[in-house]
Amino acid sequence: MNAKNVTHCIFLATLASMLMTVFSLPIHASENAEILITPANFEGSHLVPTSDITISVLVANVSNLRLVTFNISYEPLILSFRSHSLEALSYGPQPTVVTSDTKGFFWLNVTYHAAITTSSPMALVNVTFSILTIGETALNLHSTQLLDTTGQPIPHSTAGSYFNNFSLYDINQDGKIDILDLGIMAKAFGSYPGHPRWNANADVNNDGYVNLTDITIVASHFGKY
Ligand SMILES: [Ca+2]
Ligand SMILES: [Ca+2]
Repeated sequence: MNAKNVTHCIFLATLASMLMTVFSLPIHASENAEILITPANFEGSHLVPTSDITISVLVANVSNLRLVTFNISYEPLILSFRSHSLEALSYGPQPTVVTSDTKGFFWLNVTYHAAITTSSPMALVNVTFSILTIGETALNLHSTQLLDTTGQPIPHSTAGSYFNNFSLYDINQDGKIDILDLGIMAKAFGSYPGHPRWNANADVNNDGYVNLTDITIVASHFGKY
């Protein structure tokens, strides 16, 4: 085999490898079953206590999905379960829901009369919580089970959500704006990105410097939550 033929062979092998990669992508995508919560996070002081948040639990990239079980756990000092609504799908037996607002979980077991096949995310249930106070909690999605029409488990990934309604001015995120926050800002005073004392949380107006402007803003919220 001369040098020209070797180059030709390498070219063909590379081309074949590229084509295999391209054509195998959709197969991998369809195997990528997932159960997830949206939105992926709730953040900001606009999430005031006594208001509500609603999450949706969705499945994606599933074929012949018959049964779904999952548990969502949360910190019951921060959120309180209010209600849930199942999407208008056809059920086998009546879905089972167990909630505990003292332990902080929402558990659902549902069998679908008509099996679900979907590549794009499809909502199964919406769950509403009341915000009790200022703080943070994960909304963990765990103990999940997806079974197909033959009773076989569908391998899948999970993605939960996260809630945080601390004020932007609560630098250390302890639920109040006080002298501790100003102390942290003082340590970062005069800093900028790359500076050894830089603290991005202290740059509350997000202009790349921690200076008197930031201190003044936080001081104007002193004593608040
Ligand atoms: Ca604080
Ligand atoms: Ca600043």
